[in-house]
Amino acid sequence: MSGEPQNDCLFCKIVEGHIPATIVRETDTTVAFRDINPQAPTHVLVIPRVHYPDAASLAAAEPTIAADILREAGEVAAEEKLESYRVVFNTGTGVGQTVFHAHAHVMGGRGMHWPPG
Ligand code: IU
Repeated sequence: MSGEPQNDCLFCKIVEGHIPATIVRETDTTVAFRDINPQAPTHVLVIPRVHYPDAASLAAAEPTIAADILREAGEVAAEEKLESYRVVFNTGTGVGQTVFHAHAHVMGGRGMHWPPG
């Protein structure tokens, strides 16, 4: 579906260092940085360095990198000392996806309701 950097993608620009972000972890395949508009005391985004528009297309093309995202989500939670946390992949405008470069929201540090609104 892609994999190549996209000129109009803000998260590709963060991966390339062309847009500033508060990076908390990096691996060969992933970057984790604090969400610019946090919705919880900890709100970190974990993204693949390669460009895919959403989590499912990433997993279909690069399953090991999709697994890396999940592992890094756990590492972020451990570093932030979160006993409970939520990992969210918004997929599609109907549920609020605004950036079409796959990303996991790692959120914690406050109580949350289920089901989410
Ligand atoms: P969403 O699942 O596509 O809605 O999440 C995109 C997130 O990216 C959202 O929470 C934004 O606050 C966040 N974000 C960011 O952290 N830094 C940026 O430069 C931009 C968006 I653009």
